[in-house]
Amino acid sequence: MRPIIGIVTSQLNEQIKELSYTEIAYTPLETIEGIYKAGGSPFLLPITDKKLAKQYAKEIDGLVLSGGHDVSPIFYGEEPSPNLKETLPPRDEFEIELVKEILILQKPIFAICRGLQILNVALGGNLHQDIDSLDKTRIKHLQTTHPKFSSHSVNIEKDSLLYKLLGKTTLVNTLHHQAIKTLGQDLIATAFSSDGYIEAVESKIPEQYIMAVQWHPEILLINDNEEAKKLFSNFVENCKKK
Ligand SMILES: [Mn+2]
Repeated sequence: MRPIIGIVTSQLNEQIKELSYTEIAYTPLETIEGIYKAGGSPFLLPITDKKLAKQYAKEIDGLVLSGGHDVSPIFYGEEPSPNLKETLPPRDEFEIELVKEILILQKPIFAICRGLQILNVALGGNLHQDIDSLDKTRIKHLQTTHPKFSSHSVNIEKDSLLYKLLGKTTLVNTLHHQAIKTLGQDLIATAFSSDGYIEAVESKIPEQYIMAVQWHPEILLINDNEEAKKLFSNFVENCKKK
């Protein structure tokens, strides 16, 4: 049996003529195909009443938190910086609840870019609202090259699952201007950029599978990227065990 993998969608609030003036829920097809090819049954979850999170968490075998808007700093107790980009607070609220319910059941989580950030916030951590305004930033984390191409390296910590899968260094694409500042509870940083930002996290709890990356493996799949395929496969394999 293929495990059912919940993928939280994003939301387009602008009403667009070509889309019949309705608001749209969406997710990258690359994520759907990546989960399918790795052996899972992709299942899209809308942003909806957080009261439904508990039921969704029960029904799915694993959760994908995908990329998207900046996380609203309301959820980690800060005022918005002038460099904050667009946020989507209902998604934050729904995903925070869903993460909590999934963790109670110890089901696997695969988090991509914003997904890593909302996971961190759900666990009580916080974020740099805009790394481009920090002196520490030495490299371009919001690449203008097509994201199917990798653009910066990351160094991977030994004793991590990521190290077992990819080795001590890998090349990634990068489409973020926010990053983890303080880690959330029970999370451990497993990869860093050369300017010192956290690029991946896992769980300290051995029974809890978390693979969270600051890059976009689903977009690298367009180029048949082997490392990205390994991340999808490993996640889906772990969802089969639950
Ligand atoms: Mn980066």
